[in-house]
Amino acid sequence: MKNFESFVNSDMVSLLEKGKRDGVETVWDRVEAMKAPCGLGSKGLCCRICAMGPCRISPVPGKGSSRGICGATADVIVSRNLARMVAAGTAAHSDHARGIIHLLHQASREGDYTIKNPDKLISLAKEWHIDTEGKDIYEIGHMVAEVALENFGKAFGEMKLPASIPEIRKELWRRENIMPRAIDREVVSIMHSTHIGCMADAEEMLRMALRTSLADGWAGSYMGTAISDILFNVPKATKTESNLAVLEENQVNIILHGHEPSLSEMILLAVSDSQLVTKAKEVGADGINLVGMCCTGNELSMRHGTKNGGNFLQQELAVITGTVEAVIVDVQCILPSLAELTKKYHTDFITTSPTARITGATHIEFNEEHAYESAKKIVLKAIENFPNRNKEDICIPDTKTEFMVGYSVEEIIKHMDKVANENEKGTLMPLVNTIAEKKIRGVAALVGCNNPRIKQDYNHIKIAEKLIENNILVVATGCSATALAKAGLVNIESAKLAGDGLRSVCEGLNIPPVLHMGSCVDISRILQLTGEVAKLLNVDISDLPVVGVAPEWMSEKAVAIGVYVVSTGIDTWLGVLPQITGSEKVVNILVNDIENIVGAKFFVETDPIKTAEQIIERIDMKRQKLGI
Ligand code: SF4
Ligand code: MSK
Repeated sequence: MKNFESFVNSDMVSLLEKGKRDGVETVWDRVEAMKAPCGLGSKGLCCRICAMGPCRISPVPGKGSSRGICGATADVIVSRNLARMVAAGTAAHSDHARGIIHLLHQASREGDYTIKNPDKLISLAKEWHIDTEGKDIYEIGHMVAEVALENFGKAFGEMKLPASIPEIRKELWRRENIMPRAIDREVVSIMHSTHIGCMADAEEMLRMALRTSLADGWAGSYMGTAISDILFNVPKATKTESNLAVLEENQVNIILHGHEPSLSEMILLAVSDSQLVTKAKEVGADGINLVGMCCTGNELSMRHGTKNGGNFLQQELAVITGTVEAVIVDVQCILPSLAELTKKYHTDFITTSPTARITGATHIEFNEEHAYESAKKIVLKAIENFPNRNKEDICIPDTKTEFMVGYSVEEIIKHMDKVANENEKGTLMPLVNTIAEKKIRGVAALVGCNNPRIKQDYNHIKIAEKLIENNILVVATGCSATALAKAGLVNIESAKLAGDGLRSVCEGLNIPPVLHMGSCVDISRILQLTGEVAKLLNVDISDLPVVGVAPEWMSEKAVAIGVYVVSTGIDTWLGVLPQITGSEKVVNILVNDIENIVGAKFFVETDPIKTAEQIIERIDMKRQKLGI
């Protein structure tokens, strides 16, 4: 490892240098140790689905085997591998949602989990034709939870989908046989079809992947967001700070990392518990500093303005500061390397979920039945660790950035209501008007992860800068939103970096040119936004000047997201090459033919500036077609 600035922004270099001095290993060391990635795996040409294999298909015609031992071709193997990634991503988002729905089912007036937003609950109940007349809000909550759970294993027909989907889009999904039936069913269907001796037709395999991904986006993720809002409230615009400089030298620092608000909401309460604050002072700290990371960071900052330590690639760097008493995690995107790394420092690494046990971590299972007590026990462990900190060997970087967060669709509408005509209040019509007037040229959703094969945050930032400069409003979630927040693009002042039209809209509404809309699961908020705008215009979502971009994606969840965004009719750019290039047919379907099925396609472009240029061109093309 030589030039740290080629991996991370300059503000993180001091931590990589400290890590090197401390003799610890980071994700960037392991990228280097891995050397070039496996050529066949990179192309998706390796199959280990059965014990006749593993089979490797030669990418060079005439050289090596062109079929697996069972006879599967490259097209079959590549499409099966991709479909399994979609199934895994769908399972991850949707299982998260299942947990939240169970919380709603257990919520009670006296319990740890209560219903904070009855209005959203009643509106969902009405949308689902649940009789609310004369019923207690908790009774309604439990009924809504039961109906939501049916979406996982519904035995017959189609699943319950949100009212924000235009009818024309649902018709298309039915016509193309990609209308999802039930979340678990679609995931299981892929696992069945990819078993040895089943699906051997790349096109049909991909069609299954589209159907499954739609169950993720418009049901798993959508319900996860909606029911989190019901339990923990709909986010409102609020100001907070991002980056590792939010760690405090004289406080008990807790990094809360993962995805599930069930844990983070309780830990947030526990860190304000007077007994625990007193305890922190007794051990010599000034207080307890809770810092969110990755999507838990987004969930917490969206609803409470909690400080955000950073995105995916900062979890190890946080520990290297030497100031973190505990990294508390639940599920998804947690590097198992934290178990080894934290041992080199005083940091406690605490797993809390049976879904993500990690050898070497301290496991304190989070008990949702006694959530608050459970959270206090976990926080106490962090406090007790404070005296073990080596105060002589700490390094907190200087840079932190203020940013605005909390732009749920409801909050966007509330902002627009300030300038809306009376008959347009409470709707997204003012947004439509600014698009029609070309003040906003289009909307780009920047989403997804960091990937250590790309300099951290670089692509996210470059693409966003170029887009806002060209009057394209950016809406962002997940690690992309955090990258842009750290770069100073998610605050009101950054409107000056936008083109004239977008700047005038931002100044008029007092919003940033990049709207932070939440965690990865909250991409459902972006789906809702596009669906409602399409309905207002009486067009399909694929007609809108809207795109998706995942500049530094890495996870299976991101694959599921990319596929459901395209299946929704939104063109999507990928900044990291997916593992599919071993099949010309699969590539061709995804970057060409799929447009004839769902009205949108994938673009793969690793250069951020070219990505932005292609997006602008495509948005202009959509505008022209719409006649605006
Ligand atoms: Fe090989 Fe076919 Fe078995 Fe895959 S399913 S490992 S290609 S024999
Ligand atoms: S946390 S899936 S690294 S966005 Fe949602 Fe970030 Fe990607 Fe995880």
